[in-house]
Amino acid sequence: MAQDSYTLYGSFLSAPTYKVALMLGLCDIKFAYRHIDLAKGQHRSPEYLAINRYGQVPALAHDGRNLCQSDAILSYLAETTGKFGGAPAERWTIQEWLHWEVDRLYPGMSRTRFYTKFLKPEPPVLDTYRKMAETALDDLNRFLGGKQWLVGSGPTIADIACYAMVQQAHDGQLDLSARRDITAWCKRIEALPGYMPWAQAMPKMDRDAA
Ligand SMILES: N[C@@H](CCC(=O)N[C@@H](CS)C(=O)NCC(=O)O)C(=O)O
Repeated sequence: MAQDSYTLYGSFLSAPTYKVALMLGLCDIKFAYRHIDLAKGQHRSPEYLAINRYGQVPALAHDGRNLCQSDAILSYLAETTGKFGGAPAERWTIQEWLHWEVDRLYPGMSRTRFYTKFLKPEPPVLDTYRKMAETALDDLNRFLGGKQWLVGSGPTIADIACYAMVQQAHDGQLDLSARRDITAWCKRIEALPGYMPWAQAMPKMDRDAA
């Protein structure tokens, strides 16, 4: 594989895949795409498990490596491209945000979306995840508190990771309108050069690097 060729393995329904596709777009990196059909169990096939040992999407192949876990992929891209990694003194705070996103934001947002849009579980199940999502969104709004970006004076992978989760709110019928710091922050991210909304960033089928 050529050193600067990138292949993203993912699913167009997956927010963690969008997170990586968004980062690649913002870094102006062209990538080949391989669709992994979760409904058909392709993520558990021996071929795919050789790429992502966790049997999940996304994965990113680059420079002879198969990278997995979306936030680890963002950290790798920030380091190798020199973009969105923040100042050296900010790196640990950025890592805190990535861990918070996986721990607090992702579970509530993704499951509220999944259970609202695709599967209709018993009400207590959906209510539990909805409450988790609402609390995380309130916390994010409070953390932003008039700031432009989550860490420092410019956009970083902390913003990209959290944004990819927050923008599922509509599908989960979660209302952002009263959370003014979040809506203003989303607009700032959407104005960055190379930004692509989910539907545009995520191919529905395999494609080679453009
Ligand atoms: N922590 C992982 C989560 C990835 C994840 O949850 N992927 C889902 C699709 S959105 C998946 O592959 N689900 C199939 C499975 O877990 O069996 C990451 O950030 O990459």
